[in-house]
Amino acid sequence: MLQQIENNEVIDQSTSNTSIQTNIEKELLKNMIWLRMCEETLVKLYPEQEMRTPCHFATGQEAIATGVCQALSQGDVVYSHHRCHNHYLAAGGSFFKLAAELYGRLEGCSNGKGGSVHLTARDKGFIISSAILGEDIAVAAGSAFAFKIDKLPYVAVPFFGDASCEEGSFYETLNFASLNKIPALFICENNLYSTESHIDIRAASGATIHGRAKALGIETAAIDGNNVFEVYNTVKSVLPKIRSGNGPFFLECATYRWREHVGPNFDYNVPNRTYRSKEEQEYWINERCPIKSAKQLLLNNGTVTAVEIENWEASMQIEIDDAIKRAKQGTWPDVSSLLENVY
Ligand SMILES: Cc1ncc(C[n+]2csc(CCOP(=O)(O)OP(=O)(O)O)c2C)c(N)n1
Repeated sequence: MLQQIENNEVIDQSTSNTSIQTNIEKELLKNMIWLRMCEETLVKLYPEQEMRTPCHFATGQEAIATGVCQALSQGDVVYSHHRCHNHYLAAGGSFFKLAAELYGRLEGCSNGKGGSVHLTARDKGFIISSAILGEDIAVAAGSAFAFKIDKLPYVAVPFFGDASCEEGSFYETLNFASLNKIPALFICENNLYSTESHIDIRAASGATIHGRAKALGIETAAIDGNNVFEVYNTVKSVLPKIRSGNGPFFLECATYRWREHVGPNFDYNVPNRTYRSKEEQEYWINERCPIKSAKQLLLNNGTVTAVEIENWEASMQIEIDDAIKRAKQGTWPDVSSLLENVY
């Protein structure tokens, strides 16, 4: 997935620009479908109570993980927060290792000890996810600073939600990043809510998230995070500047989480849960689905056919079912290893 970089230039092996465009558009759609199918499989299995880890599902937010990760190159590193399945998978993390992790098995990406919020796929550049809000922003800045010191053409990319932007580490890190012109691409997924609190009751009047980054001297953009093409193109266009020492970039992506904060349910199905209306949820699910719109666009312009999509989905489901089967048959970590690699 990640392309090679040499002298700060991405080497593209393809010959025609049109075919590159067609291939990447298809790849973006296919990757979003992969994330959705993996997540929806986990959602269905979660009520069996065999995954003994709280899961923060990210249904509806696939375009950001996909658009960003597809634009990155080999050597770049990705960090994430509690809602991390999409980021891990989009960076190339194995679904089998994710499932095994959720089932607490030794074959999991963190040997069954990390659970849903502590994923890793270092060989794919996905370093770690952390449940402590704002933490991944600071740690990613450390990687970016190291790239700068070592004169490496790589970029460090932390994904985080709107609530992380209320943490002290957010402001400290952004100030450091700006001052030291480190190669970091900050990706804020603004899905409007911090657990059950809307952003309007948490932010000082008029204080947009990207505006806070701008106030610290960082170049910013605010985009539709449910438009995978916009996400991909924006990231593609800013990466060369970041790599060439121009300093960090902050991207605020507007999106929406379909399911409850933690767990597999839709909020509108949970009795007495009134922090957001059913109409609002239905609007985002029915009118603003990132996969539905991308699919429609590529079907309409002939980039992809319905049969092609059906074939992708069929082979993905086989791969997913096989991964789940193997994960459930995995090995339990030995009790004697309980305190190993735990921090
Ligand atoms: C430092 C810290 N404070 C509080 C929490 C509890 N907490 C976990 S998730 C969450 C809300 C996160 O919202 P956001 O960052 O917008 O991400 P989203 O869940 O919407 O994806 C909170 C308050 C935490 N994990 N870490």
